Amino acid sequence: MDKMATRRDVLKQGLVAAGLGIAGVPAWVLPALAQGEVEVPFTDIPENTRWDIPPERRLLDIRTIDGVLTPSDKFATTQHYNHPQLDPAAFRLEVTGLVDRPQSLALDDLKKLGATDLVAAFECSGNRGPLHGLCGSGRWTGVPLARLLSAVGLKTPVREVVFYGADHGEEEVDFRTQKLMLDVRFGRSLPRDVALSAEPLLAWALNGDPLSRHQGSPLRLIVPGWYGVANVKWLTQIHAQEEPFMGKYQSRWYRTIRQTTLNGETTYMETAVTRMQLNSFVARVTKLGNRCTVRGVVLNDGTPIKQVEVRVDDGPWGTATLDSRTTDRFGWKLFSYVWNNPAPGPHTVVSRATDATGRVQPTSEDNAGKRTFLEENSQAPRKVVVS
Ligand SMILES: Nc1nc2c(c(=O)[nH]1)N[C@H]1C(S)=C(S)[C@@H](COP(=O)(O)O)O[C@H]1N2
Ligand SMILES: [Mo]
Repeated sequence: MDKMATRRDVLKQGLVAAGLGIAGVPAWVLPALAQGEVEVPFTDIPENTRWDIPPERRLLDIRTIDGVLTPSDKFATTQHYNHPQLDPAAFRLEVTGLVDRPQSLALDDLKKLGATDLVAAFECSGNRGPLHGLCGSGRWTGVPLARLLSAVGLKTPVREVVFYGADHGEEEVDFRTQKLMLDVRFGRSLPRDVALSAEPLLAWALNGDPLSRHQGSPLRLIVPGWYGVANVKWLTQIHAQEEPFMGKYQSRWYRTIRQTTLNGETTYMETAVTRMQLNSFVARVTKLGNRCTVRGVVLNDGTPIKQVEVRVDDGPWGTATLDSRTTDRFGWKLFSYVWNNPAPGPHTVVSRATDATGRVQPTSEDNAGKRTFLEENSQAPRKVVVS
C-alpha cells in the first residue's frame, strides 16, 4: 500500500487542483465549481509535474477537461525532431510518386479544394497514467485527403501513401552490418484504403485558428481514430508508392510487441501502432455535500461507446453517464459518475469503457503480455483523498 499523503500535502494538492498558481503549476483555470463544491485531490499527480517543457513538449492537465474542445494553447504537443518554421506564403505541398498528375500546391490551392470541419481527439501512443496528459480534442479545418488524392489520381498499383514532414534529424540507420548516418525526415504512411477513406484531413486550422508552429503550421495530416503519430505535422510531401514504407517512425519506433502462446509455446506478435485502442481514465473528482462526482474521458477509434463504468476501491462497478455534449464520432467522450457517501480518507477510483462491438478496456493483468509501453490502454486506478 502507498503511504497516505500527509494532510498538508493533501491540502496543497487541493490548492494546486484548484488552479491557485502554486509555483511550477500553470495557472490554468479549472472548470468552475458549484457553490460549496470542492476538488478531491489526486495524490498520484506529483506536485512538481512539469506540464510545459518548452519548446518540445506540453502536457494537458486532464483535470481541466470540461468539454468537446481543448483550447489550442492547452493542446498537448510533442514530436521527435525540431520545429520547422515554415513560411505559409512560400509553403508548397509536393504530391509525387505513382500519381497521374504530380502537383506542387500552395496553401491557397488546397483551400480552393474546399474546407471541411471535423472534431477529432487523439492521444499519443505513449500516453500513460497517472498524468495521461498527451492528448487533446479539437475541431480541425482542412480539405479531405481523399479529395486531393482523387484530384491527382492514384495509379492502380499504389498500396501506400507516405506523408513527410519538413522536420528532420540525424539518424543511425542499421542495414545488416552497415551503420549509416543519415539526415532523415519524419515520415509515416497509410494504407491506400485508409488514405482514400472519408475522414483523413489535410488540416490548416485548429478550433478556428491557423495551426501554431508546434501544431505543424501551416499544414498537417489528421487521421481521426488513429494514435497521434499518424498526424504528420509540417506536411510538405505526399508520396504514393507500391512498396511498404519502412521509415523509422513507421516500422521501428511505433510498434507493439505482445507475448502470446501458440500450442503451448511462448511466441510474440509485433504490430504497428495504428488505430487507438479503447481507453478511458478518471480526470477529475469533486465533492459537494456527501456525494462525489467522478469525471473522465474516453478515447478510441471512433467505434460507438456502449458504456462506461466506474468502480471505487473494491466495490461493485457502477454505470457512468455519457456527457450529451460529446457525441462527435471521433471526438473524445466525457463521462460522469456519482459516488455517494464517500468515507474520508484515501481511495482508488477506476473507469472501464466498453464499445458497441463488445470490446472491454483491459485490466493491466489482461495487458501483461504487452512487452512494450506504447498503446497503454489498461484500466487506470486513480488515487484520491476525500477530506
Ligand atoms: N512532422 C512530424 N509530425 C509528427 C511528429 C513528429 O515528430 N514530426 N510526432 C507525431 C506524434 S508522435 C504525435 S503524438 C503528434 C503530436 O501532435 P501534437 O503536437 O499536435 O499534439 O504529432 C505527430 N506528428
Ligand atoms: Mo506520439
